[in-house]
Amino acid sequence: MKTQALLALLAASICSVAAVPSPQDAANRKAGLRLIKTSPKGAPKWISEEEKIVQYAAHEIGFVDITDITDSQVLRALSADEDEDVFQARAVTYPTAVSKQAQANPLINLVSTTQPQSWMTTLTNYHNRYYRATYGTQAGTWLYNTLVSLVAVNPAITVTRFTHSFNQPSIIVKIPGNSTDLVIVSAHYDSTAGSTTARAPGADDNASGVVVLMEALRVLANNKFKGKDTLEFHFYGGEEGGLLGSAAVFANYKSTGKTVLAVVNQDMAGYSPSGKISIYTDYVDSALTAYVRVVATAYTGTTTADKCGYGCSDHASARSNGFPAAYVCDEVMKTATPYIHTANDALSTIMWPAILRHTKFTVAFLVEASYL
Ligand SMILES: *[C@@H]1O[C@H](CO)[C@@H](O)[C@H](O)[C@H]1NC(C)=O
Ligand SMILES: CC(=O)N[C@H]1CO[C@H](CO)[C@@H](O)[C@@H]1O
Ligand SMILES: [Zn+2]
Repeated sequence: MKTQALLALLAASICSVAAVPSPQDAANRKAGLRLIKTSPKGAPKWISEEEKIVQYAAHEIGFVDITDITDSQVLRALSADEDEDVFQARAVTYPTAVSKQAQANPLINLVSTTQPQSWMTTLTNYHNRYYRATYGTQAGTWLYNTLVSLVAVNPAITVTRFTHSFNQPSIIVKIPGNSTDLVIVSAHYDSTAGSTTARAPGADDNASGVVVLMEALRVLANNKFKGKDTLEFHFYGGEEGGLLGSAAVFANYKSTGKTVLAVVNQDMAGYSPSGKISIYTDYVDSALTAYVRVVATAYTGTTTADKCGYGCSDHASARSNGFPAAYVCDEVMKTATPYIHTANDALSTIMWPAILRHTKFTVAFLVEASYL
């Protein structure tokens, strides 16, 4: 008995020691290696920055870079299964039908692809938008300046750079509402294709999501839209490096106790042979996802559904920090763009009706959800 108790005690102390970074971890960190996870239950592993892009991103293997994540609750959430409700204390009740068509439809009618085409041209002309390269930083500067001039028409709107440990910032645009509760739409603006230096126009992945948000913002800003809730547009850096930008933003929102009613991430909005918006169902909040489907169906017609796996995009960061998140994409996996993460993910392959559809959905969602 005694021996067993002693063993148990020993085991407990070994466990608690294991939670503290080992000398090897410290050495790996010092050598610039990054700790990544590719599944909820598998052990994380140390790899180089270049390996992340060459061996994972380029092969469509989803991963989360957890090197800088210190919140044990978030780390636990990143080890939860795709349908596990990690933070159960949430109290958002979403409507089962849309009700703001009278306000949303006139705004939707103002959506066009004229400016998105020009923004997409600029974004895809950067050699790449790798978050550690000068190009990635330049793209961030262009995006920030363009957003500032886009919202100048309404002084209530703010544009903020959220800086990271890498050069490329995330950028957050805020349309204040009557309440500080937040409804967030997001997309990442970095891109890679095969290596850290390769040409990566990243048109569908994910400049398409970026221009969709910009066009929705243009329409809402021009018309001085103000909702009950505060609307935020998030443009993340470092997504291709393992969801780095979104992880830092949502860690900040968690530690500062922000109330977030919904996060809808849109990556890839410009390639859709099916002509239907696809709403993904793994690693998301199921109640919010049901609501997103209600809105998308009411405003754009029938939708499709699929799963995209662990670490697939930035909604995973919102979810692991305890915020309700959904993921909307242009197509199901099987018929998705064949050009992803290659030099061929070019402007010429973009299907503009898909961009239009996603922008209309985004405007509709923001108007409807601003009353949550
Ligand atoms: C916001 O507050 C103003 C002033 O009380 C009110 O007139 C307006 O209807 C409110 N807007 C929404 C969307 O609740
Ligand atoms: C990972 C990444 O490259 N960004 C996202 C762009 O959108 C697609 C949509 O499925 C995601 O797979 C990517 O994760
Ligand atoms: Zn990608």
